[in-house]
Amino acid sequence: MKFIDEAQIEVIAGHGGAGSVHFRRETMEPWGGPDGGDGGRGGSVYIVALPTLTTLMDFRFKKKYKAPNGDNGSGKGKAGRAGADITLRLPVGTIIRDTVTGEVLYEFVKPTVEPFMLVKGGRGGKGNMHFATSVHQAPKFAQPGEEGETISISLELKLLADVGLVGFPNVGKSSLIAAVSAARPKIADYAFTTLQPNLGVVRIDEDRTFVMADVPGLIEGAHEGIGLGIQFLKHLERTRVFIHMIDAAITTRDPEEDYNIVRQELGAFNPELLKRKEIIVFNKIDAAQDDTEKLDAFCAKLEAQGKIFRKVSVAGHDGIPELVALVADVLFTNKYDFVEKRA
Ligand SMILES: Nc1nc2c(ncn2[C@@H]2O[C@H](COP(=O)(O)OP(=O)(O)OP(=O)(O)O)[C@@H](O)[C@H]2O)c(=O)[nH]1
Ligand SMILES: [Mg+2]
Repeated sequence: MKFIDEAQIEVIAGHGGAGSVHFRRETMEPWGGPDGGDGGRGGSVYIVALPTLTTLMDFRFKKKYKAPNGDNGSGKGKAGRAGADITLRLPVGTIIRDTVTGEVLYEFVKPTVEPFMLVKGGRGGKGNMHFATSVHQAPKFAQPGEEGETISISLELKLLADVGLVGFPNVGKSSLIAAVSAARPKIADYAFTTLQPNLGVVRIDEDRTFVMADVPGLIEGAHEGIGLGIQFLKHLERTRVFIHMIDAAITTRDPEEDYNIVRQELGAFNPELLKRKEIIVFNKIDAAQDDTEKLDAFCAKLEAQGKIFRKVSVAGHDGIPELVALVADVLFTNKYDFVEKRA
């Protein structure tokens, strides 16, 4: 799914503090020499590109990034404090353009090894203590601080879904994306509520987000055009993980059969999709039938195959934070790499 994420921001480095004009004043020395200290340098703005961020969403809320100014110098030769540097965290893949010229300044194709400077803070001004000469012993001037650099940049990132939600219609796929992201897809108690893929950004913590794609439901024969077909599966080709959702409450179908049918349809579209890591999620556990024999038998099979599965209730908010943490582990750690090797 190719969505472009864009943001425009102003980045302003801190102004350098002014040098101080000051003279020594002591009881024994009422007309002492100049002792105005230097101003501190302004804070600079650095950039890092992180592999664990996947969107520019933070930059759409906050548009101005300013590093603090340096403090002014003061008497007794005291230097002003430097303004602290700030660091902007961008996802790998971000392209930075100069908003004014449109010129590409940077493209982060891989994570940055160390932060690099985007705009530099202004130098602090020198205090008057530096300007005394034999002929000019009481300079009444000091250097002002320099301005910090400023730039207006456009950020651009191709959004790719990391996680694809697949399953029969009406199992609760859209309900899940709505529960864990800001996406607000249509949710209703009938098949094929979702007609178009939806993207949602799921935030785990400050440094980690992932993009989830909710697509229309699959049914038997989808590869022959039944239901909404399978063309929308092209949006899932670049995902790294599938959440395969199964309705644990339905009485007219069998969970294992549902699972196999959806797998067949995925394979008919592209056999590569079957190699994707998958998390099997049994939803609507709040409304599950009393007779859980079939479900239990299927779970035992999955367990024996070393597959990852969870039972949740999206509507009842049961097991959802745990599911998000599991997805994060599958995406960002190698804890679950064995799953891929077995496939
Ligand atoms: N009892 C129960 N109902 C749920 C749960 N999660 C979702 N539902 C309901 O199941 C119905 C279908 O939910 P959707 O999220 O639209 O399902 P979907 O898989 O996106 O369906 P399609 O878009 O048609 O493929 C809605 O009426 C939801 O309110 C749950 O945990 N328990
Ligand atoms: Mg839906």
